Amino acid sequence: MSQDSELGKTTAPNSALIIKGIQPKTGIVHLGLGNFHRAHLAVYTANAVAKSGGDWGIYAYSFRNHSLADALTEQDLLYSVIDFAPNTEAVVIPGIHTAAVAGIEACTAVISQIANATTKIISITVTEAGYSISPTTGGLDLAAQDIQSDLAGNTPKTLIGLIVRALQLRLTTNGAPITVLSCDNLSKNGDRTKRQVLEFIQALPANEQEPFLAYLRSSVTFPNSMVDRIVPGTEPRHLQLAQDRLGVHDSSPVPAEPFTMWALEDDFIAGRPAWDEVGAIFTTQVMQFEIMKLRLLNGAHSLLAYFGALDNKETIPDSFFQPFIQGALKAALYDEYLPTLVMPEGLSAQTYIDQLFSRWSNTVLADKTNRVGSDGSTKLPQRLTESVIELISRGQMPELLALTISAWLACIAPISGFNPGPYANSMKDPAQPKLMGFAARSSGATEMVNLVFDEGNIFSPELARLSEFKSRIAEYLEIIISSGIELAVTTANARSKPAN
Ligand code: CS2
Repeated sequence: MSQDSELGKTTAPNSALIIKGIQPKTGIVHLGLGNFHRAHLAVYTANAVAKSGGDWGIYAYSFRNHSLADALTEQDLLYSVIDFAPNTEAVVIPGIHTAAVAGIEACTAVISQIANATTKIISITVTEAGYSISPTTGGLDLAAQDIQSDLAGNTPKTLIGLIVRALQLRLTTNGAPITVLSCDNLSKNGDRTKRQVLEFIQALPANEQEPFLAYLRSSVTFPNSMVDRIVPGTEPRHLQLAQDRLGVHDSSPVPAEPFTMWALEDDFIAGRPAWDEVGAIFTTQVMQFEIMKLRLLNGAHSLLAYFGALDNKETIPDSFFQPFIQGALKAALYDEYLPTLVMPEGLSAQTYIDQLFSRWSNTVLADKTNRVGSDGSTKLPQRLTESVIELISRGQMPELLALTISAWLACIAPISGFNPGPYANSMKDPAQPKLMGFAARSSGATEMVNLVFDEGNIFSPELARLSEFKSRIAEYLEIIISSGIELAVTTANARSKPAN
C-alpha cells in the first residue's frame, strides 16, 4: 500500500484522523466488502494496529461489487469514514486494507489467500441473506441452486462454499489453525456459521469429509460476536461532504453514526489484533448482547422502516418523530421485546433504549426507511420469532410484532391494487418475486398470509403453527389495505397490553 493517493496526503482539517498503521501485511481475509465492514471492523482493526502493531492488514473480497473494489484500489485502498451527527465533523481514514477484489474471477486468489498460513482470521459481513439458511431446518439450504453448484465443485458462488473450499486448501497446504469470525446480525452468528460449514462438508462425498472434519474440530474456531453501528449507503450528498471536509476527492466515502459497539467471544485460535485496547468488549455474554441488539435495535428498526414507509416517510428519524409510530415503537420495545430478554450484566435497558432514541433521531445521518426495510424476509425471522413464541406461550398476543409482519407484506408484496407508496416501492427483498406471486393469487389478506406461512419458506414451522397470530397478521394487513397504517397502528396499540 503506497498511500500516495490524495487521500493519503490530505491535510484535512483538525477533524480528520488518518490511521496509517505501519502498513501491516495481510492477517485477515474479509468476505463482504461493504460500507458496514469499512466503518466497523476496518476501523477497529486500524486503531488496534496503530496502537499495538501486528500484521493484521485486511484483504477484502466483495462477491459482486466490482466498482467499489476498483475505486478503492485506485485510491491506494484508502477511504474516509465520516461521522454524520449534529455537532461532529470527525473523519477517519483507516489505512488497513492490503487488497480489494471482487467477483467470481477473484475467487481463486481469495481462496489461496485464505489458505496462506499468514492469514489468521476470515471475517465476514454478507448480511443475513448471505448464509444460505433454510428456514425449515435452520441449517444449510441444500436445495439452493448456488449451494448445489458449489457442492459440485464449481468456483464457489456462496459464502459457505467459498469458506469450505479455502479451508480444504489450507488443510492440504499447511493445516494451520484459523478463526472464522461472522460480523452479521444473526443470533449465535459464530455457531450458525459453523453449522453451515459442517452441513456443507457433510453433503460432500464421504472421502472428502475426513480428515477435514478432524481439522475443523481441532484447528478452526467460530467465535460469536455482536456488531453495531448504523451505516447507510453512500449517496451523492456524502460525496460532497467528504470533499468539503477533506479538501480532496474521495470516490468511496462511508457515512456512519458516531456510535459503535462490538461484543465478542475471545476464541481466536490463531491470534487476533488488540481490539480489546480500542473499545471492543470481550465477554462470555455475547448471547445477551446479540439478543438485546437484534430485538431492541434491529426488531424495532424494522418496525420504524415499514410503518414509516407506509406513512410516506423517507427516513428513519422522520418515522421516529411521527407520534403514532413512536407510540407503537414504545409498546413494541417495552411490552413485547423487553419482557423476552435478559440484558447483559452491567447494561441498563433504559440507558440502552435512551441511546437508541437518540440514534434514531439522527436527522443528519438521515438513514433511509428503504434501506432498513430491504431484505425483511431474511431479517424478520431473526428479529422477532423467539419473542413471538415466548409471548404467546405466556398468553400474550404480540400485537406490534404481528403488525410489523403485516406492514412488511404490505410494503413488499401489496395486494388488491394497494399502493404502499414510493419508499416501500423502492425496498428490495430476495423473496419479493415469490411474495408477489402469492399476492397475485390472493383474493384477500387471509389468503395471502396463509400462502406466506404455508408455502413461503420464510418463517419457521413453529411460527407457522400459531394460527391466532397469523389471523392477527391478516387482520392488520386488511386494515392497512382498507384504511391505512395509522388505523392499524392505533388498533394494535390499543390492544397491546402485557399479560399482567
Ligand atoms: C438495520 C441494520 O439493515 C437493517 O435492518 O437494522 O443494518 C442496523 O442499522 C445495524 O445492525 C446497526 O448496527
